[in-house]
Amino acid sequence: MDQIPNSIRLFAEAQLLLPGGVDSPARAFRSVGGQPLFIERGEGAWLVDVDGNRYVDYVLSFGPLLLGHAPARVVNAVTDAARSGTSFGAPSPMELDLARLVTEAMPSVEMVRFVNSGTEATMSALRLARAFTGRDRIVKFEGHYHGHSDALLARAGSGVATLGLPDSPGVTKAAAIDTLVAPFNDSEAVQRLFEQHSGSIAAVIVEPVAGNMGVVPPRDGFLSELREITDSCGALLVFDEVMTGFRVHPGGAQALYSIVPDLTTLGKVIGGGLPVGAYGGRRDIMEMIAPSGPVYQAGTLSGNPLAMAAGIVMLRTLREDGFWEGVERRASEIVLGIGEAAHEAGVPVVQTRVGTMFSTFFTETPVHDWTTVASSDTDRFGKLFRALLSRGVYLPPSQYEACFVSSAHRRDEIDHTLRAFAEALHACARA
Ligand code: KE4
Repeated sequence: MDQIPNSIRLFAEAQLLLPGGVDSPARAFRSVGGQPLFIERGEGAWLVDVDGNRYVDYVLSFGPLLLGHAPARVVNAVTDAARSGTSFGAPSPMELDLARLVTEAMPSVEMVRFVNSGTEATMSALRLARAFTGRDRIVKFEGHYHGHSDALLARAGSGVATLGLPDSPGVTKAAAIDTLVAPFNDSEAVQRLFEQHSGSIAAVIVEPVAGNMGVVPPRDGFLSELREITDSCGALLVFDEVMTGFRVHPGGAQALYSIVPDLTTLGKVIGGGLPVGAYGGRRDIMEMIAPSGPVYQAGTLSGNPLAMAAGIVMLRTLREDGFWEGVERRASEIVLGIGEAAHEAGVPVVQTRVGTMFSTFFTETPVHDWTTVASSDTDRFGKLFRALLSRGVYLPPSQYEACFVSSAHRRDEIDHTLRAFAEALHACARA
């Protein structure tokens, strides 16, 4: 009798021990059909599952792995750090090393506090914004995801959108009432919210390039309009660069679009695959954080030496001559190749790419907000996902997640990817 695939066997057991069999809903394959693969190891641009199947990986841990899986320089740095201890509960020099790299890459970040996830970073940044302004309300955008803290789950993207959750039970009305939501790329809607709630909005938090409803770039002028509105209304502008930071430009979206936010949140790449987050910005704001100020935020493993070691290597590599140009060139070649394959297969797609993150939508309508993204054919995306998986290409298991490219995606991986897309798109055209 044929052996049951290990992923099948493990998922059956996982569902008894882990809600939905996963530790994060974005991994659950719920919107693309089938069930999650269990991964044994990553090698450069490749994933190898527990049944020995190999895939060129465009999830890359949902963004952190700009150098691909298990790059020797990161593994060695983390291993070396671990030999000296995994956590001290006290300051260590590497926190300063990474802080210098972050503040040099993003001059708007004059001071930074490391935490352990993007969720912690955005939650803390909003607490700080409320304290600094003395105001309660925040504005976020439909389809944007800023982690799972109560105030930010309103009409969120990523797994919330993928699973079609209206918001989330357990979030009290009191927690959500101060969260105002506007359509992305609609600065007039933001202006109206400020007119309706004048004087009570502490901050606007935005993914400067949306990455949690698929990749949706800002409309020309949108980010500068947000900067003008918040400046004129005494609110703070918070760039959530957990995903875009070091993924769309070596200085983040704020460098790419020349916008100076008041606060920035980071994660993913700055930890190189280890748990990390960070928030930072204007010194006069950040000095309100305990113990220098009254705004409390803390964390047992914040700034831990392993995550710091990985992040230092990641950001130093990002500075190397030609690195960024190389990885962005590969992303461009992949996206252009996918577009050619879709055209050849007669399948209409809308493609988006900013730096090393990209999406492919099955629609003929340009995407600029949640409504236009949600009108795309997600069933067809599921067909593409499965057709690519069977050909050794692993996309994020949702139309609403971004695809990521690494420096480990080289000639063989690109050729393999584009061959698989050509075949899979023909299969989608016939379906
Ligand atoms: P984490 O708490 O997952 O580290 O970060 C939350 C977060 C905050 N801000 C932005 C812009 C983000 O993209 C994220 C997390 N991104 C998702 C992927 N879309 C994480 C994947 C997951 O939830 O498993």
